[in-house]
Amino acid sequence: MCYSPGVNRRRFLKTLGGGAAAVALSRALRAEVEAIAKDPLRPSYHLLPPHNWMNDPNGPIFWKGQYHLFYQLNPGDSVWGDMHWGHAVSPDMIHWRHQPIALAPTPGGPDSEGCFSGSAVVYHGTPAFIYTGVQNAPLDQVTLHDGNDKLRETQMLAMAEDDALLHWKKLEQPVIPAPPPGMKVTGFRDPCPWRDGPWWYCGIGSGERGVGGCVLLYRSRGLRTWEYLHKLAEGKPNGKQTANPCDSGEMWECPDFFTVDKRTCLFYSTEGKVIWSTGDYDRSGMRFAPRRDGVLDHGAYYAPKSFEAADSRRILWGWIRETRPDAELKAAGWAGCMSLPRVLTIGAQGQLEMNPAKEVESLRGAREEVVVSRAAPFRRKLSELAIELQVPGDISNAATTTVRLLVDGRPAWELAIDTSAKEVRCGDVTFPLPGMPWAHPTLRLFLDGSVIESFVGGREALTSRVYTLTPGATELEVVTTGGKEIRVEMWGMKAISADRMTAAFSF
Ligand code: DQQ
Repeated sequence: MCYSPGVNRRRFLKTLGGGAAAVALSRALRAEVEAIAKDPLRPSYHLLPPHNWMNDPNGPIFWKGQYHLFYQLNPGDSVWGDMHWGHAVSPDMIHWRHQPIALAPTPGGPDSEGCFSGSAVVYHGTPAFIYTGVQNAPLDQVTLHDGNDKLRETQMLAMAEDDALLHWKKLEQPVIPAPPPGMKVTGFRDPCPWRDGPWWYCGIGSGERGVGGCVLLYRSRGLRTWEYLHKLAEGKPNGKQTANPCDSGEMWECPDFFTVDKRTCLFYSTEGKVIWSTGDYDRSGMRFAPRRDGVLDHGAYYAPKSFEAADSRRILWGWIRETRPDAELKAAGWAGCMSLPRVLTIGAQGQLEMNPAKEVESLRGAREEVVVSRAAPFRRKLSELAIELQVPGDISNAATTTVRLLVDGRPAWELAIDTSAKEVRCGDVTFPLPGMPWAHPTLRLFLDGSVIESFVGGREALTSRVYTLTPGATELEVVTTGGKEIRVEMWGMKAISADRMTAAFSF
């Protein structure tokens, strides 16, 4: 498919910007979206825009009985660029309805080159976004240089004008216009605000060359004027000389700071992965002391953002990124999707636990159960690339249990749980098997087009992308080397809409 960003962008904005529930698509765009929806590699039960590029989740919020999720969107192309905030709304975090674009760059304004990531809070009864605006600026004001772009980053405020969160009023000037005086930062973006009594606090992703990535901590009485306090947390560089400070650990993106099960958590993204840490936060000194940390997801997962659901569960959304070249993304016409909603909890030793929200089970169709043993492996052709596979119970019988996807008889993906070596292996990724007994004694895999989200023992997660799968030519295999039989449950998963979440359109 060949894209002309300008024309596409105008068409898309017109379509989504119409705001009506049933917007008639132009014949050409309809054909384009319908063709994209037929792509078997495109997820059918993960959230993604009808076409074009998306990345980070932004400002998730439960408001007036609905879940709202915003996300980084390039409305004119299926590669990164021209960042807007896309918007989707859902009653259950599973079934979504597309909404008009929530935030777009203002020509001549501090976000003229893009509305980067940020968060939503409720301020005196009104939802507010705090996000990063980027613009061109004289070199001495540039805070982002990653080898490609040179931009000034400032923190912006926008207030909701209606309860459907369709219209947002931006403050014209940034509420945090520059990094702390004298600090030569490697970046200054992705604000994560929270309230503590009369104060609002805000962490901003940042870092310094030779020192390491960090979160800068600010404080305010009312969201409009902020005072810099100190670094909330900081890391160390990995020693690599890289043009992009995110690759050397000298810049932390998308911090998220919150409490779960009475533990304080800090998440941040750097070196292509997401780090979680749990620890203690001293509210009077406003310092975070990390006690435990780990990698949140060992695969193609980045820039997550959490929020509190209606029933107080802490839910995490993350960007499932692509792992194929831009030319292939352009040809596909779509890129990126949102992870399934993950519920965060904290284990007895302060370790992060993460499980798909129970709402995901509403997608299950027909159930099948098979018993797999050393003598009787399981192998089955998949007519659909939308399944959930679950191995319930402790599979720690000194065996290796492998789940494999084969295309034309050749392995395309496999995940091995090796309880002798105490490790999980998937392609070139190896990580320690969570210590037994598992708090959530289950291995769960969600296959959706080219996406596989794997959850091991409720503790470790790995998101994979596989672009060679084809319905009809793909087989699923489960083998085990131990003496024990293992029970495997499987469900076909229902698509969340007939046309891949294009519910805001009429066809
Ligand atoms: N994506 C956004 C930035 C953020 C990065 C730009 C992380 O705000 O740092 O699209 O993926």
